Amino acid sequence: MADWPQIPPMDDATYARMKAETNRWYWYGIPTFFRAPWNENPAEADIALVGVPHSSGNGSTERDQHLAPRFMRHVSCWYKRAHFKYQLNPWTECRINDLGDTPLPEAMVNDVSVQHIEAFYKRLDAAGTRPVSVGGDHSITGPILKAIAGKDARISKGRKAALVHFDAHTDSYDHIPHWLGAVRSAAHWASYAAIEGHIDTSKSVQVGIRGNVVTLDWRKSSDRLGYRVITIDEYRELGVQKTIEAIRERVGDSPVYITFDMDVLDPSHAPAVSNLEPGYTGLMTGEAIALLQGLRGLDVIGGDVVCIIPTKDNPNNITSMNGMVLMFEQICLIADYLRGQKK
Ligand SMILES: [Mn+2]
Repeated sequence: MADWPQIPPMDDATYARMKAETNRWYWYGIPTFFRAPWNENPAEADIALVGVPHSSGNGSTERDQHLAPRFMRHVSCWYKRAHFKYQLNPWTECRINDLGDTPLPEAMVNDVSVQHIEAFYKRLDAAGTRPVSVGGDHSITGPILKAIAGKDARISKGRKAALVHFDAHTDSYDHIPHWLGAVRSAAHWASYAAIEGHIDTSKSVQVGIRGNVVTLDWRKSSDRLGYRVITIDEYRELGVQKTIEAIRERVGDSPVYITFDMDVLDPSHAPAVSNLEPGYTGLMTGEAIALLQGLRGLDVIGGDVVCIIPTKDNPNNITSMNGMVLMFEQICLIADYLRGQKK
């Protein structure tokens, strides 16, 4: 038998030390986003990581998008990383906490729940805390923008947001009177948030739109609202650098909100999304990361990653894992901007 050393009794100090040593492994303890501290007080965070377990705003396919925050907490436990390219450790640079989930006591009723989401994010706005959120379906982005951008918003300093919207679809379908009964749905948010004064469409871009269309006039509402639409075909012609230049020129010095619908990625990189666009190759995850990094230095007031259906994912949770890295890039864009403001 091996001659193991004698283990001393586990007094409180020993227990604390052993726990701290084990805590860096993803399979130990209670999962939070990126192992950030769980702290529901917005005033104690610069960047708030928030789950929005909401899935009554879409319903065109499977509806398990409300399970994504739970899976993202699970997978992101091993990704408390520093950003190599930015030479930035966001976790020590800023106060970044897991603020928990938006409470949704009427989760089955979309048009009530979006009001609850807006009210929750107004608490963050009042504290000046920038949110990086995990949906939920894409209907969550409308109420988040209503809370943190526009004339009454603190985080945007009363300005409308420039929207940088990655998606296979435009989500501005205001010619559809309702979506399975939901008026403020995942198909409508990019329209009403602009009409109601929270998005400046003249500064905004919708990137990665692709695939065949349900009706041939699909693009009319985005054009009429004033969005710049960069389809996947136009993106392929421009390439990463020229697309970044086009986005930055359009955004100017506006406060920026980033929303990332995982269906903009190719189904091979993100198989577990609600509205798959097969056939027409989507963004590779690395291209999406390069596009996000092209926004470095902009006043990013918040961001989200939406539309993951974890119950459709492969056993490695690859869709959640790619979503995790895209969330990390959003966190680092904000932390890097806030570091620049301190100098
Ligand atoms: Mn969308």
